[in-house]
Amino acid sequence: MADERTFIMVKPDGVHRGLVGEIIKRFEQKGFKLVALKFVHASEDHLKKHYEALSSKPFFGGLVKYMSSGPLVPMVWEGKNVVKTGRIILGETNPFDSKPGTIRGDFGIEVGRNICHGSDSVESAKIEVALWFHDAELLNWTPVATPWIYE
Ligand code: DAT
Ligand code: MG
Repeated sequence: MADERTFIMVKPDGVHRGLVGEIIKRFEQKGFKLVALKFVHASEDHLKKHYEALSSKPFFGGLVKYMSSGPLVPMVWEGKNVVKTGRIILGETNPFDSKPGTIRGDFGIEVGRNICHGSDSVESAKIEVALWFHDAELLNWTPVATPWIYE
């Protein structure tokens, strides 16, 4: 379905290292449609909700501190198979396991500084989009290139 959506977010290390444009570029040039984007400094409470499923992990405290330490660029991208393709564009959770050509493979070294978040399923994408954006922030538009991307 071409209206599948995923939640992608540049993490503070990605922002500090000047990779916001590079990350947006990879989703844009693939043919995905930008639906929403903002620049925020999120609270620890908000990030605890975002990473709720990981709350029992030993790295949870450090993860929340790192994610709340600086600006984030949350985004919503739309397109056919965008959730799975988004994960492929990101690479593996650990940059060490990520192939060159992926964001984490090209720009990261350690799992705790892996530059960019991406939803792992259509269901979690829906929950994450709702946690970071109001409905009115999700724009309805049709890129003029659509018929050159989808047959
Ligand atoms: P992903 O971000 O690839 O979906 P995840 O949801 O399992 O991975 O974990 C969320 C983030 O938590 C991940 O991007 C980096 C951090 N993390 C995961 N496993 C970790 C570990 N073993 N040590 C430190 N940080 C970890
Ligand atoms: Mg995850």
